[in-house]
Amino acid sequence: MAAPKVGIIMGSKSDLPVMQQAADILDDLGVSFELTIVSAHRTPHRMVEYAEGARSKGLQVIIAGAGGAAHLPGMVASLTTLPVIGVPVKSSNSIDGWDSILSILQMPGGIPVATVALDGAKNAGILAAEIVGATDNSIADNLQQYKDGLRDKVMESVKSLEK
Ligand code: RP5
Repeated sequence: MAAPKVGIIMGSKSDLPVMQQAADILDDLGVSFELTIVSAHRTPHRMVEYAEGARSKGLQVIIAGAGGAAHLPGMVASLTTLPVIGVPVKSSNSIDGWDSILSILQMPGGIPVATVALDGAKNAGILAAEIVGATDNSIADNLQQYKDGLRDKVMESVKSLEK
């Protein structure tokens, strides 16, 4: 098994149905990853340990998903020089996920988190693959094939509509 290049972390096991989509697309694109639970509020020391050790164990990108007062992506970004992609998870219906979105999106200057859409873990996986693929031609080739597939699907629809 190749050493993981992407770390996928989430605040709770209840985030897994969303975050699994990042894992699935990374699998499809041939990018090695690890996946675990790290809670900013409930396991803060584990969060510090994970973020501070991420680069030295070979990770190149971290995808962090959380809901509600979703401080995990921002706190991890404050503790590492690796790029962090934040996935706002819609964990409660009370305010339609705006709590998660704004907690992850509204970072102070100097500590960026690349925030994807609500429950947008699939795009987080693709973005992580693109970051890894910037210096890895075989992953870049897989991404190109994936994007060619998206184009072909649209063109099939165009053909079926126009005939
Ligand atoms: C956040 O609170 C987690 O990321 C999750 O989205 C939400 C609910 O967590 P659980 O109560 O299901 O553990 O910390």
